[in-house]
Amino acid sequence: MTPNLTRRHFLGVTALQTAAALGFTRIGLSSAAAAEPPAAHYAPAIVVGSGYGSAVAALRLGQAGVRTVVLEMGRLWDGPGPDGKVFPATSAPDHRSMWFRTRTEAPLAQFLWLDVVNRDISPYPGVLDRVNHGDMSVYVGRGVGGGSLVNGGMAPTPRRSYFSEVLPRVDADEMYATFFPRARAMLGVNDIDPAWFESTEWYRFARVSRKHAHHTGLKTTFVPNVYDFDHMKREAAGTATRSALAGEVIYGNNHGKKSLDKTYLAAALGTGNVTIETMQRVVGVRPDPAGGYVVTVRTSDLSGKVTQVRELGCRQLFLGAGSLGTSEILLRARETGTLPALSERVGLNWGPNGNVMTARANHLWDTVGANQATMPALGIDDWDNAANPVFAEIAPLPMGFEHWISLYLAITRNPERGYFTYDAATDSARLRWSRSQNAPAVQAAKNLFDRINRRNVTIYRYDLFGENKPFADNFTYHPLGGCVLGEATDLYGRAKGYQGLYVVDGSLVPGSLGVNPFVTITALAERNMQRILAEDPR
Ligand code: FAE
Repeated sequence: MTPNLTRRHFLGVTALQTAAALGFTRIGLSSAAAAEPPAAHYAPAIVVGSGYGSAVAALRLGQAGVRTVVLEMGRLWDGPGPDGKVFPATSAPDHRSMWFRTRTEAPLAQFLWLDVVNRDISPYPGVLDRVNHGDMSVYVGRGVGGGSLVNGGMAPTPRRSYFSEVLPRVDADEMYATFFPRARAMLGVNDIDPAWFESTEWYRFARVSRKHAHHTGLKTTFVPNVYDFDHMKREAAGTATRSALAGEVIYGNNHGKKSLDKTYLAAALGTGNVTIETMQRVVGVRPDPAGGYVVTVRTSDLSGKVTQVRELGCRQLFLGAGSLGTSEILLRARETGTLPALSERVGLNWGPNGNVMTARANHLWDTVGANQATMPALGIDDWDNAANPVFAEIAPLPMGFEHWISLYLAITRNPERGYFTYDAATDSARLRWSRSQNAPAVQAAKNLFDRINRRNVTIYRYDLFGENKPFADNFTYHPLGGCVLGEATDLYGRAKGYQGLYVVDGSLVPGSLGVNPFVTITALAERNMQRILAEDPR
């Protein structure tokens, strides 16, 4: 990072803090000094959403001198709540935990078949959303930073051979030499100290799973993360406030995690050309007869009441609302006729990255520890097994007491794909995905964990996922696709049929990556933005 960017980055961080302290919904360098005037009607570039793809777009546009407005439907997570913390503890969820719910909907909802995990809460623009589409529910982050606010921070780079299989027309040489390293550096990816990993009580759960995997003849691998492992070490030593070691993750981390508001978005604001507006939901897009686009934006207050509906014009429009959000915006625009020339491929080729969760019960002597770090650091890597490729993240289950459970999020190579349709009655996109489509993923996870159970004489847990199921096959953390690169867009994310309209997020990836996706989404956005800024008229 250049010294200049560091100073600018610092200015961006200050702007975010000031906006949070003063409760602004517009965040820019000038908002660090005073409330900004009401939103203008035009910006040269608009970026929708503030997750990975959007954050890259905002930074690179800002650096290129393009005045850019980022519109995010969630709030800024930077000011303390009633308990003095920004985010609530996972064990004590409150209104901040979930997006307009009366009860939390945690992925792991039961223990010993009892609904002891979820809590009644009051509706609020909380940080985690579970978007329910029948047989498939999709977890997403809401707020400035998108998924980076709630995710496990795991930052693997996909296997090159599989990346090339998934996106054969993307130059892998360039990705692996330039854009993956660039993304990792900007995101603050770091590795756990192996010596500390071996000795700390906080990763005992992972070492136990590793022992069982190795005993079965399987490989394990360390997985890099954007959680600052030095901070975590200090948490363990009692010299830093605990976050990953205090059970914080899916409802936000108060310390240690380099979420996008600390990295790309702070740097973007630091350019002085980028403004982020919160509680702004983009619902419509139409071409401006004078050139560019007009977006329809709904502003809400913290009770969810729509306080304003306005139109905002731009020359270039970058959609980074995530796989669900971007697919919905474009599908609605095509189906309602505001952007009729969009590709027929919009809404297609969606997948849950083969996600399946499962859990095993260990022997009494294999204690996993009451103390567990929330950031996964190890995975079982059986992706090279052509007959049954699986990459299984060894997931923590920090309940504060010994439970002898080994938990996993398996990423499988499920070839099934879903698609979105536009439902005029609700004016929303519906995901078409049936439970049977997850059968290949469940089978692949079962093949792997049956082997581990057989070899270690252990069994599955049936009490955690509802319906006595040992496999959770009805949700994903990794929605991918819907506006796939080279199908709904050209090879750089330019929407087919229109100029100056771009897709920058996880909807570009056709349903599967073989590893956790945010590094790839970031690197692809870096690649695409470099090309767009070099070639396209502004
Ligand atoms: P995303 O980060 O979802 O950002 C989209 C943003 O757009 C959000 O802030 C939305 O609120 C906003 N938005 C949506 N619709 C609109 C609209 N109409 N108007 C305005 N704003 C809108 O998109 N991935 C990993 O690589 N490693 C992990 O360890 C990991 N763990 C995860 C754990 C959990 C609990 C979850 C939910 C996800 C996890 N993921 C993980 C997935 C990762 O966070 C996800 O792939 C990325 O966040 C997707 O990035 P996008 O840029 O596509």
